[in-house]
Amino acid sequence: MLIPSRNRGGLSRRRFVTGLGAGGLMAALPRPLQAHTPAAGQVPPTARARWDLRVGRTRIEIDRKVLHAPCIGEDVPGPILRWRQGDTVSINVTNTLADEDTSIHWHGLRLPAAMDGVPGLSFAGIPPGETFTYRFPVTQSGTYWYHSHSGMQEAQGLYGAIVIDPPVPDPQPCARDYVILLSEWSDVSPMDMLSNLKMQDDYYVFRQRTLASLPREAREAGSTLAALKDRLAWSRMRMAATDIADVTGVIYTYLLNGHAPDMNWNALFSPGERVRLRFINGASMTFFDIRIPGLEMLVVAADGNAVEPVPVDEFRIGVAETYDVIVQPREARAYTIFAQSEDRTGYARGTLAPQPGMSGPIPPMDPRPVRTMVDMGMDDMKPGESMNGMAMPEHGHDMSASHSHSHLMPHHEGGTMDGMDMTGHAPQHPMGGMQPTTPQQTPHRHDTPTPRHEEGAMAGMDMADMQPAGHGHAMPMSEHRVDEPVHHQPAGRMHRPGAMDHDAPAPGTMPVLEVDDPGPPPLNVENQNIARMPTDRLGSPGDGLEHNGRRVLNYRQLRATRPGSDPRPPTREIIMHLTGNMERYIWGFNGRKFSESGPIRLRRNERVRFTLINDTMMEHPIHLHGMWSELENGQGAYRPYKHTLISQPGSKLSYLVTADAPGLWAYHCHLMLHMETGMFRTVIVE
Ligand SMILES: [Cu+2]
Repeated sequence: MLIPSRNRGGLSRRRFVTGLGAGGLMAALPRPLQAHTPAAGQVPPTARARWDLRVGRTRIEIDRKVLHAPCIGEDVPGPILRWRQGDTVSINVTNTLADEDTSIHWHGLRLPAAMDGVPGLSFAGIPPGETFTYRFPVTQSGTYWYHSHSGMQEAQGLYGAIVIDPPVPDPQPCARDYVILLSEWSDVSPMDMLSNLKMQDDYYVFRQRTLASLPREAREAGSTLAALKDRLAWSRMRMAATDIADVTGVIYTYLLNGHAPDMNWNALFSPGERVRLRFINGASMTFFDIRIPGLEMLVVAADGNAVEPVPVDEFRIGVAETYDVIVQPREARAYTIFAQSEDRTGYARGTLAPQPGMSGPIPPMDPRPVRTMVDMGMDDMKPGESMNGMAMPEHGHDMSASHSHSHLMPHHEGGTMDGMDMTGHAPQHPMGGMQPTTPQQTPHRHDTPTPRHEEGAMAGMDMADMQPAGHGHAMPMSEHRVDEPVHHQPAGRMHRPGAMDHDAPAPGTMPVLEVDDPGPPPLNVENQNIARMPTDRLGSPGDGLEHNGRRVLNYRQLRATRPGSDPRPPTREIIMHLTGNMERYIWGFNGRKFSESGPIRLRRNERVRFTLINDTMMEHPIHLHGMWSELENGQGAYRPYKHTLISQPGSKLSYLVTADAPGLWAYHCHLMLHMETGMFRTVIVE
């Protein structure tokens, strides 16, 4: 079906740029952006090793939202940088901002620590009026991106794409090659977002469950009483089952290559051609679910690295991830690239078409995901079932008065519900069935989903090596309140053979694995929940995408096209809990924010396993700078190399790292406001 674009002729263009730097009348008048950047998303025809980038603020209006955006070359996104593997690139970054430092971080790039662009770790930042020259050899190829690591400039526009040519001919040659950079646009400053979220965690969520939705919930839960109990359970946890994203389409316009949905970014193809689409999630807070109705997408690369092609209808892209997909449209018609935000409050959209100006049908948005007990790390529970075992924050109660989730049920202070003891004497005395962690609950297996309650599920697991005398998980709960995530005392450290790694050689040849385990995080103002039974969710495409009738990519399907470069098994495992208090809007690792934590120290060339246990109700895209994160997803030596990994709520996953890059590196959640409020660590490779 051909639908004429209502943007044809430019009458409804919603995007204007006003240069602040240039003088004269022209600069004062808004001008259409299309004239400014006719080639948004077009990969430059050739690679270059030398670049000059100017960072400044530019008045840009998109979708009636005016922003003096910090950006490069007066545009959002900044230019696509095309490099060639094997070259040494040299990039002069000049800061023309009036009174703030800037920086550029090259996301996913392996380079000397001093070139990584994180102020305070890599270098001092770039003061106003000064130029910093980044210079480093390019040792990899694929799709990456860059962004500011200063303040929250990234959230407002300081980002762009990087495309690196491989030294050999592309094994997946395509007639067309486009970057699809997704991001957000808002005239609310990130600082205001943060203060609003600290005041009220669901400030930007206007889709709570209502009285009207109760009959449907009752049908799903089996009875009205069960539905009410479920609601009460959620209200006791002071979370809403509908909280999917912290910041939503209420204030965001979602952009595709800097274009609002009604601007309909488009790209051309001739029927039958193979078209490479390099998807980059350059948003600061939004996950997108992407599909092109009528077209199969062949996923050929993840985070810049080639994977065995996976045909899909849809995939979720977490903040900071990249995926290359190849499509082959055969009909001479318009195809819509549809990227709905995970919470379904909006979408970015563009069009692939045989002629400019065409527009394909825009599908309705899917139902929004609803968080379940799986997301709590308690998938053994049914809605309305006993909340016995629910761990709650000690300081939760003094918050409830100001809390305004529109639940029907009152907040019963000090009440009980099916054995849920909410009296708040945590953390030393965990609630109900929240026992001191037993070996059965922390098997540290990476090849199987975490077993559930049934004793039978434990059959065949040899727990003997899990219980060194006086060490590890047989400790009383209180002794698990280890402060230091890494350099803590023997309470959280144990040794065991590394034979648990499914990717490793046969038992008997394994070195001893040293485990840095802080134990369950403390329950306090900085941490609301412990995932009692975190599960392996690598086979799940993510909340809201299961059983939707489409083939949706999941992490288990990612298989590298060549074996990993370091076959050594890990000699150390570092267990990190992702924690937070949604209500206070504090995020951290192991129940602590950045300011209360020491660095993670890795020995040079050490082979380490990081295990992430997500105790929160949200996905977190976790990014380690400078080194690859090799996801242990059951693909053996062909595990995919990633720079950013989505940790799903209530889940547990692990990845291997070779600490081959000396220096100071950032390690953080890539949701901007989570990083800002504490989900950040320094990694030192010494
Ligand atoms: Cu996060």
